Amino acid sequence: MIRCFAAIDLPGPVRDRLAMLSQLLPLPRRLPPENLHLTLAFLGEIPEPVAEEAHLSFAAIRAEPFALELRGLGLFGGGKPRLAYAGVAPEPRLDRLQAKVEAAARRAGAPVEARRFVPHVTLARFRPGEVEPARLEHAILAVGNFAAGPFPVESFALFRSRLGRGGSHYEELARYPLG
Ligand code: 2AM
Repeated sequence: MIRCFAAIDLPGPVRDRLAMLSQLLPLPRRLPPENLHLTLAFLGEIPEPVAEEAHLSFAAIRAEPFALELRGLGLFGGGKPRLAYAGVAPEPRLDRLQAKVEAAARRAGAPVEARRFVPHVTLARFRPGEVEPARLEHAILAVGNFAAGPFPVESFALFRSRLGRGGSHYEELARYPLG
């Protein structure tokens, strides 16, 4: 079985900025810069032949390249936040790409959860209670209007995730050009 996901990775300078920014927030377990990405579909723990089939379907996807802009910071989880993220400016070509990737992963047999796509770059994940919501919200407001890009997105990739003691380690398995 392998645990994998399809994602857009970010240019090094954008990752570095996001990592620096997350240092300004009172967050536990921030993601290291090399792990920052925009997930298109989480395929879960799947048998290798399913991952191979997903790879073939991803390679057959035809989608236009586009420019991505990160905008704003936010929290998922309502009154009990569990994730801090950088937001993504609306981009219909991103939404179309995500729909194709999700459909291809499902066709390959991956149990992709049926959830509305809310594009984001996770900065930190935590358990409710590990952060003080009011303090974190205040810090996000104090950071002000975060924006990065637009930067070109010319490919997406399939990553393997290995869970370890110090956090996840991601390995790129294949890359798929757009356009
Ligand atoms: P997240 O950033 O919103 O947590 C690798 O784990 C990527 O797959 C993460 O970016 C994560 O999204 C996404 N993902 C989606 N559903 C997941 C799940 N049930 N377990 C782990 N990761 C998931």
